Amino acid sequence: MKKTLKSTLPEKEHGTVDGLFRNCRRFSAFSCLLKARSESSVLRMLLSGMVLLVPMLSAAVFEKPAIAARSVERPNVIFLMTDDQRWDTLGCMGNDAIETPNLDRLGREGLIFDNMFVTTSICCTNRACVLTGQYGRRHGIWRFGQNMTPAQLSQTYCGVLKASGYMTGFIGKYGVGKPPAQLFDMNGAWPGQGHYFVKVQGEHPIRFSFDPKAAGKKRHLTSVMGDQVLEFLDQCEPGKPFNLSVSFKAAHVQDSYNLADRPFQPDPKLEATLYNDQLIPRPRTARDEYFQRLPEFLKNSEARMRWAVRFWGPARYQESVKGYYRLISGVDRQVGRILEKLKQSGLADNTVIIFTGDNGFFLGEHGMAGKWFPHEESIRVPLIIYDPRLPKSKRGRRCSEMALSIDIAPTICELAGIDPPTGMQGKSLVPLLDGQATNWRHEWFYEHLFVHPRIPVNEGIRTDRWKYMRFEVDPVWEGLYDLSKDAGETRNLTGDPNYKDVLTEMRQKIISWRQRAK
Ligand SMILES: [Ca+2]
Repeated sequence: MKKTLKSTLPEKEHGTVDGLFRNCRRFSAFSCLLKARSESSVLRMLLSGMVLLVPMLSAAVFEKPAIAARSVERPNVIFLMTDDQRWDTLGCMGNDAIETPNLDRLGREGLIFDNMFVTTSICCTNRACVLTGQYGRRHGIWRFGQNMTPAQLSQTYCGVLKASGYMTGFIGKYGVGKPPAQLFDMNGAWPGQGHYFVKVQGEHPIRFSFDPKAAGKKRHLTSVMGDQVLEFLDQCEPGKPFNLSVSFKAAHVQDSYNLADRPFQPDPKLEATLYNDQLIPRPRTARDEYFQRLPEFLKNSEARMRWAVRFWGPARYQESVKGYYRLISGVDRQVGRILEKLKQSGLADNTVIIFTGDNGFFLGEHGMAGKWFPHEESIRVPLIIYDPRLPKSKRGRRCSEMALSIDIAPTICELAGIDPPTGMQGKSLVPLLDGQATNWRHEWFYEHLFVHPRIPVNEGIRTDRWKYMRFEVDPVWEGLYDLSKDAGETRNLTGDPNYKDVLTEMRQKIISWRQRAK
């Protein structure tokens, strides 16, 4: 029987899809922007807003794909994804300041990927990459509010798992237009960006496991989503495998260009208890000298405007980064609850958990904020895969091979014993879980074709050693960095005759990859 997890969002703010898109349009109007040319001069300017969202609300008909499941005992798969969480914001990724004990434990008992990247660093496109296992050039999702076609939906990992008999669920920010209800047996997905504080009481049909005395009060979205996961686990049908995707809003900012607003809005309980006595160190490349090395178009980009709101000045930097860390710690606490629930429910031994982020995030490096660009801070995210079915000798390892966001879908398919659809371009990571991968990738292609007046179209090649980036400005701007000597990407080698051959090779690779990615 089909069950529905209604959106947690209050009627007034988010009650209908139309209302949501209206809210999003208001956000995209960008009433107040800040433009900062250097740390010593912050200039206010008003700019007209871009139109981010073109809602496409056509009804989609789910088509059953012709993919047969292999006859193996199939595990449950929980896919957890955070928003805008860069790779180094977990204790197990070497961050001594942040508290993420549950995710660290998941990493210790699973496999930690030290080199996980997104093929496009923006929510809508990369979420489509995750769902379809395809490059943006192939799936074609480059606008917020753009829906996938029914045929595309049927070829997502959610679609093929549902068709093969899995019970499917989605909780949280869907991110690729209107959430397709036909894909999920339990649908707790919502469109748009959502809000961190939500009312969950009264006529609302969701049965949450929170104290009824709290009804009517606003609660933090992250913990409400944790409740929804527990509810999903309570309602699973015994003996039927499930696939649950959970997309947290955390640690995304509540977008605003008003300096009076707080970009990072964690649970007040965590605000009272975490990081108050700490001084979070600023990254080396956050110094103004590195901003001054940027080409003019990056100095004037959206990334600099958002830097001015979030990171201008030492006090604002501390406030913002601590807020970002608290949002991530909030997710970690929900992961702890989920792990405990799996144990209590007897599901722990057959439930694979995948944890990643939807794109990286500049924390002031090069004087920038946001993502979009091919720099490491923008494209690199965490990835942990915990498979309790593996022998202990194969768990608790770290993997240095380069994994990509387009690998998630084929990985989930293989875990479920299903041949990935032929249109998927990523590679299943299961051979890396087994420690049996040979001939893994040594280079990959980055693309960002999203259209925005202050985010130039850009592409890149990332190899084990080299980073090549190319921005479609006039004239075209290229960057070449030797990551083995310059992990911070501070010395552009394009003008150095010693690297002329490398540059030529990278230019050829870009041309070739544009075709391969289609
Ligand atoms: Ca994102």
